[in-house]
Amino acid sequence: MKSNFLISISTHSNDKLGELSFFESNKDIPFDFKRIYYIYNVPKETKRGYHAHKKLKQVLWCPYGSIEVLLDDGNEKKIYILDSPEKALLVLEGYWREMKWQKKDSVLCVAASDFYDENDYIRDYDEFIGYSKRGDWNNENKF
Ligand code: T46
Repeated sequence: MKSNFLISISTHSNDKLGELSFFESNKDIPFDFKRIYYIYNVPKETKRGYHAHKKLKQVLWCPYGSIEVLLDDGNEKKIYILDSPEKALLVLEGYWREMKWQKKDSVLCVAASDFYDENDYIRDYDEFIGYSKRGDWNNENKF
């Protein structure tokens, strides 16, 4: 699972004013962002996701709280914990994902490489395994 990475987000800290974290497309993150969305008001222990994307690349971060993200490439499963505003997770195409809210009021933010398109989703696990065995992913752009 070499192509998914936890990224350390650059942060300016000031004892009196607090922190400011930032990242830039095509510099810190290897694609252009076309869409931002965020998920909030999710009860603790809730699980979301259960799908993969055929082409979409995303970066996930949790500015408040703690969220567990399971990534599955069809062979290997790996768990990442987003529990700091200074951590981001790069999730390229072709990974089944499941997110679990570990704390009340945790917020998941996502910057995505493309507009919303339901046709890009694979929401059936057996179909995902079929894709992954055939190596159908458009993933020339591995980071
Ligand atoms: C992902 C994980 C991390 C829209 O209409 N526009 C949007 O931009 C998005 C992201 C979703 N939707 C609709 C589609 C569904 O009817 O909102 C509804 C909930 O989406 P979904 O059940 O896919 O939410 P999650 O939390 O399971 O997955 C989301 C993203 O959809 C997905 O791309 O990688 O967050």
